[in-house]
Parts: sequence; structure tokens; C-alpha cells
Amino acid sequence: MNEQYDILGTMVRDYASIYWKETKEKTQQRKSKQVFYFSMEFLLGRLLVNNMQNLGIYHIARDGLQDLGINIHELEEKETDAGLGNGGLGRLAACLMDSLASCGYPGFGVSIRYEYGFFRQKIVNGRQVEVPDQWLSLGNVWEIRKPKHAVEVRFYGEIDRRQDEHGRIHFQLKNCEHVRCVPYDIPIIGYKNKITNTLRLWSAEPSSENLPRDKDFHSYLNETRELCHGLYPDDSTEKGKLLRLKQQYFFVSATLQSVLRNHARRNPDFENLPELYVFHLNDTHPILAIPELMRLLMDEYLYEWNDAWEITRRCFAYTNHTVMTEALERWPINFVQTLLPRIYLIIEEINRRFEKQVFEMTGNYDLARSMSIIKDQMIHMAPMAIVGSYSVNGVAQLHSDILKADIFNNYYTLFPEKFFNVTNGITHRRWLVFFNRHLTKLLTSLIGNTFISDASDLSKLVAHADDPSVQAAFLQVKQIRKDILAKYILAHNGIAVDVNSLFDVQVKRLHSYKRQLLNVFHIIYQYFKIKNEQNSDIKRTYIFAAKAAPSYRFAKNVIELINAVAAKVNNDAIVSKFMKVVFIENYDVSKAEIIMPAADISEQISTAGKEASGTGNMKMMLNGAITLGTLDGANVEIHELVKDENMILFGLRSEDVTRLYQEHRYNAYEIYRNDANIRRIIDSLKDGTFGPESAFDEIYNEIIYKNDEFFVLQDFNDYVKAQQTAAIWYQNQLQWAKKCLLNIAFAGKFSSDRTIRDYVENIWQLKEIVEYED
Ligand code: 4GP
Repeated sequence: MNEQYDILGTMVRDYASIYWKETKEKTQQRKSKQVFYFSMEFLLGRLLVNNMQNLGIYHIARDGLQDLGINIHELEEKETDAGLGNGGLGRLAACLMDSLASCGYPGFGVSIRYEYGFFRQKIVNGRQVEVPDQWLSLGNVWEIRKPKHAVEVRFYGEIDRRQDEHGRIHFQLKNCEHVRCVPYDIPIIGYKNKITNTLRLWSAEPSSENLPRDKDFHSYLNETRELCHGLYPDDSTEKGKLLRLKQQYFFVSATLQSVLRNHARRNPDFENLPELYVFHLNDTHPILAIPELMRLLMDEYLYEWNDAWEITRRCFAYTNHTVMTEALERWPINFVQTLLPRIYLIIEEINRRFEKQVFEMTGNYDLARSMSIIKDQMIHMAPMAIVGSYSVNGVAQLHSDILKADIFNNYYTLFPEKFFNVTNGITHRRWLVFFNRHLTKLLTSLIGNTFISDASDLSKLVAHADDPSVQAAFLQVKQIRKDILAKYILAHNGIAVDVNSLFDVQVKRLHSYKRQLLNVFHIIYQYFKIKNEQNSDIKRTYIFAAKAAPSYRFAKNVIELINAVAAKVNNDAIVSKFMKVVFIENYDVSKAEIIMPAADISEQISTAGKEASGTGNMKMMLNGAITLGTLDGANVEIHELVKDENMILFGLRSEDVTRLYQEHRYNAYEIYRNDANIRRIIDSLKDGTFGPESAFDEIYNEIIYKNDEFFVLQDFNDYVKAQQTAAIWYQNQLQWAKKCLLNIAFAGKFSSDRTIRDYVENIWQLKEIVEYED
């Protein structure tokens, strides 16, 4: 079966390679501007179905295989997820690549060919255990190794300064470590438009140019191999941190060297670089690309500082994905000095000139210092991104507004023209058309199939939302999808869930600001209530899936709590008649493809102002779920479209949260003391209801002693009310279906095709290279 999958995959890849070559040729001939999307993460998931569908050969292949007695779905299951990402940021990168090609724009995604993807999660005795994700162990049919395009990247060493006869100083690295970077290219196939772009993943190999320095030969080999071992090596240690910095420089240097080498072959100089390329930085991880481009232009191609800077700052654009301060990257100066001595000098000079510029603009020395890239012995990556880019954007309107008003306010005040918003999106082809064919069939029977290439046509569904027969048909489709998920749950969790119950779904990374805890507290509340009343308004199935960062203890404790509550609820003879709790192990793209279509309620309950955008909210909306959420991230834009009648809002607004933080008036203990329901829930963490008495201390302490940083208790009662509203709405099934249909109808905005067009028009300025022929 694996062999059959390999053969099919290879055939599909070879079929796509004709368009791959043509796309490259067209781009060269027309001198089309291209985007290079630099990202440490691409959470691709599986590619077989997506690629065959985009090439328009899925049905032919399916029928052909059937004639040979082969079930295509069984082959599909043989593919391993490419999990080269942690969460939202990585999945967004994958969706954007799909839409870039599907909208007919040329470009590359660039990253690292990690040998191990994000860890696989196992739940053992209710706890998360991490095991390696050996996604390459059976090979990867989609990649092509391109040794001819290899480049050398250099680390460590000393700087040699030499003055030429014109007085110009030349910098050269000597005694450095060489690593050979070999690209593996993966085709990114556009939807039925004959465009195929490239995802280029760089892999590190020992270099024959390397001369032993202070390291022995074997340490050099080991360190080189280690470089691409895994996604985000553990950076709780010095060694881990250094490795991560090395990874960041490794792939940006390799990419820029190869771009410039290619450019130099076809152009007399680099003045036109910004007309031909935009280098997009997916968060700050690839930010060393800015000083690296300066280095290449000055040291290799002999540009003066000012000319090199003029080219550089017109090439880069940067997206921020989070306001959480712990995620804003900073590197100790000595790390960068040691690992990348020349790059450090360039960063220092960028900073010196930037501070001077701010001082000249404002006359305020303190301000200039506070905005500095280098402070407190650290290099601050976000300021460097802002200084070196012509564009800075957030990923939903509220988030972009917060960047301007809050964390990047000083920069915005001085350089307002750099700031943009581009609301995230998801590829609606993967997330609806290919993986929810039941719903797609219903939609095409009602509104035709133009929405597949133009998601705004989903709005045609508004005209059908009032029709009871359409509502009934929708409910039937939902039932089928819930049935598929229920079977999965039975097979993997051994829990029988009722497909007539409300499927209440929270699937995303586990983080305290996303407040899975609020959801669990409500479940505990329901548990006590049902135990007491021996009855319930409706039946519910609470579904969770989430990975916690391996070193994030609180998050792991929440997973443990979810599983402990699940065990209690599911084994209670009375309560389990009305509710079930399920934690689905190892959340990844393939799991999401089963879960999203089955959701009735989409839980988007982060503390307002903290979730940059969210994209799971868009996936569930598109599949006909109702959002129950705070006014945060892209929820705000969902609400603007579907209004109060079709979404359940609750909780603090972002401005309330800011005020609470500023005024230091919040007192979680007071809420605990004065509210009997809340007290009972919190006490249950300690009194042995869900496990040994100290099992959930981490959570208890967070709420009571650390004053509940994310306002779980503050929002609790409003959340309970929101859940009651959901129950009331759910009881009228046809009205419920109408709301779901309207959600689908308004989801067109959240296609990543729209996101790509926003980037293209407002930031990248690319031109389509496609003439649609179908
Ligand atoms: C995530 C944000 O948390 C999420 O709100 C957003 O939708 C997503 O990026 C894509 O923009 N951030 C990350 C991260 O995944 O690693 O910072």
C-alpha cells in the first residue's frame, strides 16, 4: 500500500512538473516580480488530495484506481502529515502559499527541511507525552533535491578588515565554519490554473570547504547534522538557543545568496532588486535576512552603505503574529557576536543610524534610546523588522490597531506610512471543498460551483438561508459529518458520543490566553448542575484537541485537567447521559480536517486583545458552525458580517482588559470568595473530585495566587450565559441551520485568496502571470 501511495504521488508530482517549469519560464521571461515568503514554519499537512484536486485529476485518478481494485481513500491515509509548524503562524503560511499559486502570482516559500516535525502527542494516563515526528522515515514523494543549487553559509570566525586603494574598507570572515545548504523543492500547485510555485526547504550538509577550527571533525559533522534536526529546538538551554539562531540565519542566508546569484546572472546590477522581489518576513524569526542582504550587497557586490540600505529597505515586508511579550524575540548580543560577527557589526550600524534618525526627527534622546534595536545587552528583533521593512502588518483589524496604539506605538507615530492591516484567511478549497465534500455538494446544488475559485460567491447562499428544505438538507449534511467524527472518537478514544448532541469544539494550541480553562470550568459547572438536577436543557459533546509546548507546565496541567474531567463525566451514569467530554490526541492538520466540518459551536474565547487573529474560527464558520466567542482577533470581523443574530458574543472587550491591567483593580480572589458557583469549581481542583489533591495545583495557584492573568473568573458568568443562549438556539433546529447557512454565506471574506489579494495590492505589488483557460 505504501508503494502504491509512492507511485501515485510521484506520478502526480511529475504531472505537475510541466507547469512547474512553465511557471518559472514565464516568470523569467516577463520579468515578473516575485514574493519570497520567509517562514520558519509551514504546516502543510497532507498534499496528495490537495494536489490532485488542484490539478483537476482527482476524480479520474479515483475512478482509474477503482478499476484496478484500489481504494483511493486508503492510499490517502498512507500519507504522513508534513508538520513543519507549531500552529497558526505555520498553517497560515501554508494557506497563503496555496492561494498565491491559485490566484496566479509567482513566488517561493522558503524554510528549513526539518528532519523531525513538531512532536507527536500521546496521552498517557491523561497526560501529554511527546514523541518524535519522523515524517520523513518513509521518504517524501513531493520533494526534489537540487544539489546544483547548493550554497555555502558561514558561521563564527573573525573579521578581517582590509583597506583598498580608494580607502574603502573590505570585511572578510576568516577561520569560519562552513555549512553546505542544499535545497529540496516541493511544488505548490495552483487551483486549475497551470501555475506551480515552489516551496524551497533547505537542508544542512557538511561542506568540503570547511577547514577544522577549534572543533574536531566529528563535532563538526554532528553539529551540522543537528542544524536541521527539528523545529524550534529546545531553547531553554544555551545550546538550544544558539542552534535556533543558527537555523534562522542558515535558511535566510542560503535563500538570499541564491536569489542574488541568480539575479546577477540576468541583470547588470541590483538597483532593480526591489522591482523584482519582495522578501516577506513571517514574524521576526527570519529577520536576520535584513542585515544579511546588507552584507551581501556590501561585502560581496561592493555596494556603499547608503545604496545598499536603499535597496534593502525597499525589499522587506514584515508580519507580526502576536502581542504576547514573551513571544517577541530578543537575542543576547554575545550570541550574535560569536555566531555571526559580521552580521552583528551591520546590526550595530543599522541601529546607530536609526537612533540618529529618531533623534533628528524628534530631538528626544530618551525616545531614540527607547526605540533602539539594541538595548539591555539584547538585540530586539521586532524593532529591527520595523526599521528594515517598508511594510509592517498585523493579521486582523483589531490586532493591527493594537500594534499601532500599543506595542509599536512609537514606531507608528514616526513612520505611520509603514503600517497596514491584512486580515488572515484560510484556503477554502482545502478547508471546505476538498475535505467536506458533503457540504460542498449541497452548496454547488444551490449556488453553482463558482465559489470554488471565487469565495465571495458564497454570499449567494443568503438567498437560500430561509428555505426550510435547505435548512433540513444542511442539518443532514452536518449529521453525516458528526457521524464521521463520532466514529473516529469511538475508534481512538473508545467513547461513544451522541451525534444528536451539540458538538461544542475548541481545537487550537494550548495556551493560557486562549482560555481552554474557561471552557473546562463551564464543563465542571455543568457537571455539578446535572448531578444536582439529574437533567439538562440539551445534550452536549465537548471536544478538545490541543498540543502544549513541551516545557509549558501550566498548559500541560490543563490537558491533564481536561482528561480528568472527561473521565469523571463520561463514567458518571447520570451525567454521561447528557454530556460527554473528549480530548482528541495529537491535533494536526489531518485531524482538523475531520473535526472542523463536524462542529456546531466554535469556541473562540481568548482574553480580548490577546489572539492576533485566529484561523480555526474561520475554518469552523466556513463549515457551518456558530462562533461563541469574545470580541477578539478576527472574531470582530466575523461579528461585523454575521451580526448578533448569528454569533454569540460574551465577555470583556479589549479596552476593558487594557483598563483592568492598567488600574490594577482586578481581584480574582474576591470573585472566588463572593461567587458560590465559582468557589465550588475552584475548590473541586483541590478536593479530590478530579484526582489527587495536588494534581491541579498549578492551575489553582494561577487563578488564586497569581490573580488570574487572563480574567477567566471575570468572564465566567457571562460565558455561562452565552452557553445558555447556545442551548436555546440549538433547540430550534431549523433556525439553527439558518444561522449556520448565513455563517457559510459570509465566510467568503476569510478565504486566503482575499488575503493574498490584499497583500498583492497593498504591500507586494505583484502581477498575475496566468491566463485562465478553463
Ligand atoms: C498565531 C496567532 O496566535 C493567531 O492568532 C494567528 O491567527 C496566527 O498566528 C496566524 O497569524 N501566532 C503564532 C505564533 O502561531 O507562533 O506566534
